[in-house]
Amino acid sequence: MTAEHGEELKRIVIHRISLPLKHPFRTSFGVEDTKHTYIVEVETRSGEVGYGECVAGAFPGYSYETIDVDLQILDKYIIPSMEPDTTDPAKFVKSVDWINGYNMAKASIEMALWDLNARLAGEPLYKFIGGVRTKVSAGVSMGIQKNINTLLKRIEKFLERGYQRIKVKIKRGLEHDILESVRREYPDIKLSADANGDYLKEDIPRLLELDRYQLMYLEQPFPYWSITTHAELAEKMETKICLDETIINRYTASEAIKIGAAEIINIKPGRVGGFSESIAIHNISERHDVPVWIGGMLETGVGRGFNVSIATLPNVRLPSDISASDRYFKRDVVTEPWSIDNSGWIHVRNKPGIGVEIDWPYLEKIRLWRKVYSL
Ligand code: OSB
Ligand code: MG
Repeated sequence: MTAEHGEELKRIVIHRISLPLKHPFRTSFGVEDTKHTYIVEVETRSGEVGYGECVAGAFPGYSYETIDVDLQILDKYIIPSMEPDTTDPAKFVKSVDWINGYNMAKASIEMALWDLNARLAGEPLYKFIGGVRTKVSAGVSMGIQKNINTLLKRIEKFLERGYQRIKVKIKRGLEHDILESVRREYPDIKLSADANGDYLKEDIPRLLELDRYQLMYLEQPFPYWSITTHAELAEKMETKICLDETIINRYTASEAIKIGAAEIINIKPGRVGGFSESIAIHNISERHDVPVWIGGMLETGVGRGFNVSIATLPNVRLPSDISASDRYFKRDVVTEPWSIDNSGWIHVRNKPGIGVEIDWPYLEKIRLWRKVYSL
């Protein structure tokens, strides 16, 4: 794709917002009760706008990136690397390639450029990237709850809503309590478990016991830097191994697939630096017959719009961690929040770009500050 539109960037605006979560989200690495994020606007001279969102957390638990550190990187390195003609995502990726890491900071702009280009072309982003379906399968990710009763009650509610797959967060020592009770209550649902890297090589024997729960897959049992141990477990375990944190770009995806560590891949556009890299990982996985699905980072309606768009690609063959806006927020920052139908599908929008508009009065209400960069 090239910048055939001949448009130039005029400015970039970063809006720092703080959106309360309906329920705290607890994982093996910590707990979040508020969505702290940046909504990014890239604006052209003619006044067209693309939106992005930074998925970094408030603390460095999932990743070394945090929302505060990412601002430094955006402010000092990423935005100064851009020129007015950096409208093409591929050109943007090249201009920030010298920056080691900080994929979430990079993705917040890269994705805004995809949205901008799709809007300039007057096309929905899902069509622009070659998506092949108009609805995507919604799965829900459940944090660690204060007790099993609460977990079961909440799962019941999500199943009634239509969610097609339940993913539960697990933690070293809590895996059987959680999975045994969920399986006892729901023997047949599509169920998966995400450890966020809480186990070590010495835990392989205890992880093999999880085969009895008939999981669709076990997500990221070992830390992100652990590739051969994932391959060793995948070899021994019947349950498929899905990698999340380990897959930071197309090269780790390719190596993990080759060594047998990734039987399924969770693609999070933010984790890998944006849509260009996500599409590359999708295509490599497809060539190796490795199914992918789209992960979530508790995004607002902006990030959710990107996740819905990319989940229309052909090799997204399993339900994604894409839920309705009301699963996390009382009120979303977009004028039309994302919703699911009774059968657990989220429908793409036949509107240019990601298909959302910002609810500005509400965004301004929850905004801590904004910063404008003229290019
Ligand atoms: O590991 O998939 C994860 C949220 C924050 C950080 C890491 C993860 C998650 C989720 C939430 O599982 C998925 C969602 O956005 O619904
Ligand atoms: Mg995960």
